[in-house]
Amino acid sequence: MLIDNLEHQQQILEKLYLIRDLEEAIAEHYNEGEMRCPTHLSIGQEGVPAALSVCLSHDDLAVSTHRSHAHYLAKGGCPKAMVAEIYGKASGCSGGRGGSMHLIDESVGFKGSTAIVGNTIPIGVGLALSQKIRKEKNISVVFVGDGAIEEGVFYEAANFAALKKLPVLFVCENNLYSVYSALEKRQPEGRKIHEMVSGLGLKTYSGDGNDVVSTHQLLEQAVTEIKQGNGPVFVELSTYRWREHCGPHYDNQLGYRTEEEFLHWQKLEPIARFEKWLEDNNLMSKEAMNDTREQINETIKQAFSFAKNSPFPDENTLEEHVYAVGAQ
Ligand SMILES: Cc1ncc(C[n+]2csc(CCOP(=O)(O)OP(=O)(O)O)c2C)c(N)n1
Ligand SMILES: [Mg+2]
Repeated sequence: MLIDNLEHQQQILEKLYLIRDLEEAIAEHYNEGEMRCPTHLSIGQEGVPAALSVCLSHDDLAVSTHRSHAHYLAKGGCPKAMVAEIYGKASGCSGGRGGSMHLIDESVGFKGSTAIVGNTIPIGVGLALSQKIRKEKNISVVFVGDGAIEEGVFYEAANFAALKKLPVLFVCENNLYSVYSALEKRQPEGRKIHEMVSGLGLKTYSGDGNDVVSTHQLLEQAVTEIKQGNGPVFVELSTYRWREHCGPHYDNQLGYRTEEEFLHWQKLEPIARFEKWLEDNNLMSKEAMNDTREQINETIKQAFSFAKNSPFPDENTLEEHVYAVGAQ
């Protein structure tokens, strides 16, 4: 199941450019001091959300983490509302109350992201329980990092999802680090996350998350199986964050990871690899890709100008935009 749908090829490319270039713009503007919330960038990790974006339908649901921009955009969240949220503006997707780590766009099924690691895992599983009870055909996606698998709540939620055969797709972006701690400092040698999770009774897959084509294949397969009613699937995808854990800068000088490791992963860059695949298979010309990127950058410019020109929330609206994720 390669990406044989021409529209999907175009949509994936657009998402890759949107996620990368919008976050590059956040990094560029961050030091102006107008974005007052912490921001966790996914630059380097665009492959997984972009590949998943075309596997989901509008009515599928998703929840995410502190590093949620890419997931929000992949689910179809509005770029203007996201940038405005990061600027703390009333026109933001959470009314300017949440900032970067608390994005929500119910109109596209993006049910929320939170700053507490592991916090949205049981919420995503609860959403899937509700989908099952209502006999809906849709699924819930729970985005997690490798670090979130170390939270106890993951095991309770995964067990429950397996027991009740809930329509949940766990998408684990394993970028090797939880802040400054490498996996080998946190978990016993030789353990593979997907193998451990398979021991809980979930169907699992693993792959190279920076290879958009094979990642799309895995995720498409996982979504199809879940929609057939076979219960949850856990997909572990390797990837790498380029910038500091939180903020716009590079931080290799801190010494928790080596320059060699960083350069190795930069060579495995998801966007250039996908562009090459499109070109090598005569699916799209370089010119068409450049045109696509220009259009996306126009959208990004408009999102920033919308955000900058929007007003801050009025103090009389303090009690508005209080969300209970998943509640009716
Ligand atoms: C319960 C909890 N513990 C610790 C933190 C501090 N913290 C924020 S992000 C993070 C790392 C999470 O790593 P991972 O899940 O791999 O996501 P990544 O940042 O790599 O995308 C930690 C420990 C937190 N926000 N919540
Ligand atoms: Mg991580």
